[in-house]
Amino acid sequence: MALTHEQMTFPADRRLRLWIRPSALVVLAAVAMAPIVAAWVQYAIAGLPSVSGPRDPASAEGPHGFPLWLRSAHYLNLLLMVFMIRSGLSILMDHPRLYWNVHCTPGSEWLRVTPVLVPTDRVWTAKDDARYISPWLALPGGRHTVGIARHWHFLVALLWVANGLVFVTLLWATGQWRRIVPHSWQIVPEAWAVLVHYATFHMPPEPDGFYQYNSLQHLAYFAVVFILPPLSILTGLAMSPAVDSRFRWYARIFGGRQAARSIHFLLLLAYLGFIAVHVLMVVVTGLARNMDHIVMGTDETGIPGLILGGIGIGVIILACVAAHWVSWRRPRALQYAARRLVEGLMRVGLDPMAPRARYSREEISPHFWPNGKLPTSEEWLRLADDGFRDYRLQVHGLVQHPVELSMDEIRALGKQEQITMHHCIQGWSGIAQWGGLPLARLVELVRPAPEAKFVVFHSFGEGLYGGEYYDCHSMTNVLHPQSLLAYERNGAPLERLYGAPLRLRVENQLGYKMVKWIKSVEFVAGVEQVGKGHGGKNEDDEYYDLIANI
Ligand SMILES: Nc1nc2c(c(=O)[nH]1)N[C@H]1C(S)=C(S)[C@@H](COP(=O)(O)O)O[C@H]1N2
Ligand SMILES: [Mo]
Repeated sequence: MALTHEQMTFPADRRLRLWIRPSALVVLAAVAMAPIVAAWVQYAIAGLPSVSGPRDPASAEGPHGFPLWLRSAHYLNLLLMVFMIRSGLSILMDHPRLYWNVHCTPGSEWLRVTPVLVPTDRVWTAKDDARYISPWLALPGGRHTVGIARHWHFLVALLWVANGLVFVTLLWATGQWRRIVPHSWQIVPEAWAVLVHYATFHMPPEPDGFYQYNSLQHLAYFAVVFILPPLSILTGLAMSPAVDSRFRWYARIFGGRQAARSIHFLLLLAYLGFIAVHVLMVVVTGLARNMDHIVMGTDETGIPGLILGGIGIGVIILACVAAHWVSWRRPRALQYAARRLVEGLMRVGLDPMAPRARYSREEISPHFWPNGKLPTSEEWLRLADDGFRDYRLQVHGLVQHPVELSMDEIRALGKQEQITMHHCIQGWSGIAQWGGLPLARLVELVRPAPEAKFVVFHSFGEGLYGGEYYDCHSMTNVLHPQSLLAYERNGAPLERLYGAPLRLRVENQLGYKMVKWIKSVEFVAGVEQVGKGHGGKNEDDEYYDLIANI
């Protein structure tokens, strides 16, 4: 029985469990503790190092203070980061495991946010593995909300990058960069001396932040503006099927797609760590004065900065409530906003790149996460029991030469083999060898009419919420040399679980576009007439993107 959205989104089992591999925990703890231990050792042996005291504000190098553009960008950044972090958590929960290897073999993860150990005595799909997260923590939260979460993540990412570019440009244009970009290596020992103070619970002499930062603060701000965000963007892109299938070297810079995903998550921890310490320091080094600096742009200790700052935080909370409402009540509008902006960019930037990455036999994944529901229809079961002898692939629609092809006829049309990496929207990946008919051959055979713009692949299987699984691909993507109707996996006939008798490979797209258990292929002018009209079963029911390059 198909479950309702309500039952899927708010399952009975909502346990939240975090597990970290002990060795990973040791490494993380060592990295976090090493400087603190070193600081204590130095303090015990040599006492507190000296920190050059606050200089006379007037003599501190300029520029001083915080102009309006800087205060606005700082505030906007906070708002956008809240959205990025909350939507990122929803995305993580759709495959709540992090790995350093590309295969995602269950049990090889270094971190999991699920109490479930993958059962080995029955089929356990990636969809089964997705977890619930509270909407109080994540945007939108619930379970199986990766489609909506991604819309927030990418739409906001565009604004976040734009805000960051404006910020950095103005830093340069106004000389404000000198406050956070180190200009001498001398800053490193000075920052260390400040750290020894904090780590041993001493306050170093604080310069007034309006005029100057202490050296550790200077370095921390530099890192959070110039190091972490570029790394987040670059590791984010390394998860893109379009980028990975075009430039194999790119994800390797980070140690592969899953290592990039793990680093993307570690960067989240770095932001959270920064925010925690930053807020703590704002509070302990003079809350009213600091708030006045960053809210009002003056060097006073009055309450307007506190009040206006509090209102600003209230506005962020209201924005979260509004985003929650949009996610649950107007998801289609959000999907269409993303379609215009994010997909618009993909259409020109990523989608036209023809995939060409290939892997070696040794790189084939030992475990390949299955996804989707095996068809249960009489028709498919009968065909499968008989080795698909009576199967006929129906190719129809806007074509000059509609055909019905048996498996033997399909095999006779020409076979291509490729070893490629699969990218699931949920976050996992896997490498497999696929053998099948290049879709370009099929197109050549049926001769689409000029008005045919999309190709619909209909499945024998059902979607998560029942109803036929299908998906639409643009003609360009169908014609890429690596686009296949696969009937073999790892050199053997395609197993039932993996899509027998035929499944798609369109390597520059995410996994959900690769329909399994294909029943028929239809050429259409637009996606509006098919299903609910949004381009596929997941596009209809889960608000996924029509173009899935990231
Ligand atoms: N018919 C059908 N095809 C489907 C799905 C499905 O649910 N039904 N799931 C998709 C998703 S989300 C993924 S990631 C891949 C998984 O392919 P695999 O089982 O070979 O890993 O199949 C895709 N094709
Ligand atoms: Mo997927």
